[in-house]
Amino acid sequence: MTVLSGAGISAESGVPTFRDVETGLWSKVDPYEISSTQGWQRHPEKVWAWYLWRHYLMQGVQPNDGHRAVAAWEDHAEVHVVTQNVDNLHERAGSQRVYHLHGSLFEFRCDRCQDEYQGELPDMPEPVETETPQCRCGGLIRPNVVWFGEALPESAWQKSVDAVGNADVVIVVGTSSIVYPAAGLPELALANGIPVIEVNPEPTPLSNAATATVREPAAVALPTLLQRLPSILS
Ligand code: BV8
Ligand code: ZN
Repeated sequence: MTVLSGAGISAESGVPTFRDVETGLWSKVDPYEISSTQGWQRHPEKVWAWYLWRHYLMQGVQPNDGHRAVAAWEDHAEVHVVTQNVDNLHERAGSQRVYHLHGSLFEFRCDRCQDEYQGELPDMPEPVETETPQCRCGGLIRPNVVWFGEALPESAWQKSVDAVGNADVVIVVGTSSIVYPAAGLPELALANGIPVIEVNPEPTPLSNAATATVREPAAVALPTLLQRLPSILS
């Protein structure tokens, strides 16, 4: 069993999604400005502040029943979690195999020599433009996340393609299925005759192609999804 998750699975934990018009992370900033290499080159202090703020937000949230259900499925099946999320709520809920396609909010590196950064991180209750720390090579310290126009981490991508291609069922939860190449993974499963179940209160570009859709929030749908699978797939 493979789970492909997006920001929606963390919404009920209080982590803002990206596209939600009111509360979404991208309702306040231009995503291609703040999550792109161009944006970083133009104003690193603004990008740095925004990621430190999201890092700070993560200290105040807990996994929800959706994350916990996915972790509990490991008692019944071999579960692989492919996530676009840069939070660590799947791991904190107990999931053992989690592949972060778009990196992590809890890793930082030099944008020149790529050395990992272990230094202090100031608390950022509000995103206030702040000088980025400097590496001894003179490079700037950046979050280890994948920005638009950047390649995904090779190992996480390969493990994700294998996990989707070898799955008996793929659960796609809490994603708008717009950002590629992640959004191409359910298509890969369907092309291999693997059932794809979409869990999302709203329709997405994947909905029509999905084997089945469950129009419920993740923390409501996932705890009983395993029992419902036979009726959902019949
Ligand atoms: C690349 C990390 C090439 C940073 C992110 C093909 C076609 C078109 C465009 C492209 C293409 N291939 C590549 C592109 C360009 C681009 C792209 O896809 N653009 C899109 C916008 C059209 N892709 C890239 O640039 C990728 N890189 O292609 O590199 C390359 C190759 C080799 C060498 C060099 C370069 C990199 C993309 C990664 C960007 N980084 N995040 C950060 O987190 O800040 S993307 C970011 O946005 C997230 O990680 C996530 O992937 C995406 C947001 O989507 P979701 O997670 O789905 O969140 P969203 O808010 O949109 O939706 C939430 C959903 O949940 C909604 O549907 C809602 O209804 C639902 N929901 C709400 N509440 C609940 C719920 N569901 C369940 N329960 C609830 N309670
Ligand atoms: Zn460096």
